[in-house]
Amino acid sequence: MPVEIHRDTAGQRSDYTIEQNWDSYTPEEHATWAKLFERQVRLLKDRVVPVFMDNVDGLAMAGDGIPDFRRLNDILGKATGWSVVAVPGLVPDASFFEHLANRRFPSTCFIRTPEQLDYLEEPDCFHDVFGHVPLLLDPVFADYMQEYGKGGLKAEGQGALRRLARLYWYTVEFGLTRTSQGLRVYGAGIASSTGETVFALDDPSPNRIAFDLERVMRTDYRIDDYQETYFVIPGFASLMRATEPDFTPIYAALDELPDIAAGTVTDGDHVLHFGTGRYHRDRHRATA
Ligand code: HBI
Ligand code: FE
Repeated sequence: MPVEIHRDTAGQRSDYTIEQNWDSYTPEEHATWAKLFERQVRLLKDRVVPVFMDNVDGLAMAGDGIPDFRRLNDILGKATGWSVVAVPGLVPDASFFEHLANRRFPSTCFIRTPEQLDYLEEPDCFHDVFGHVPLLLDPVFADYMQEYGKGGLKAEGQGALRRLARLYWYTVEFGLTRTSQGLRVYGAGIASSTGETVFALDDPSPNRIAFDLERVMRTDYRIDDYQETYFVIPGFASLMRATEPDFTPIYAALDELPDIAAGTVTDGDHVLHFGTGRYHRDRHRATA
């Protein structure tokens, strides 16, 4: 089974890393990458933060096939000191944070099958490499990711992993940002998905709310469908400043407050777009 080669856990090290084995990708696997890449580049041109596409170019992430991590790492290492390490799939939180805290991004190296082109629940290398790696070339975002890893290691000992996971979800995975050219995508979960790119920016259904650290840390999220709410940052520098304080007293204060459901708008929110909620209402009715 050629598709399984890059999911092999043989030779897995204690930090869950494996070899990418770039030479063993099949032409079909490279073709799947090329198809996804061309489609996203075309769609994202006016929809993603400009620095994202600049960095796709800077990393020479062409559409001809799955990038060789060794080549990406030459460029990344020189620019921001980050590297991409290959892992077979989701790794335990502690190990994930340990990698990020040391400027290593754990990336899967298998790619989805042609039947899964539009949707798969677990991350594959298109999501991990195309979605996450371009912003690791941005100095401010690169620092944010490392701080997140350090914060994760600390939060684990404080029973606050849930709160920090929400921060990651609503920024690194599903964040939107304001730019002089309007609202743009920067989250990897959106940038690697054709359907969610259009939904997050243009659909009247989801809420779009100005980012607020404590608000985000109280908010549930969906892992099985498009988000009901997206949080909007003014820029990476502002995200960095908002997440600079010690979270210890914040975690304690938040434990006194109830969680907020994914689709709920609250009184204190700075609402940029009040969502109709129609998409999820219809989906729920269809599956009820
Ligand atoms: N492992 N490979 C991989 N990729 C992730 O994005 C990832 C993970 N393990 C844990 C994790 N994410 C999240 O649960 C943390 O952000 C909390
Ligand atoms: Fe991701």
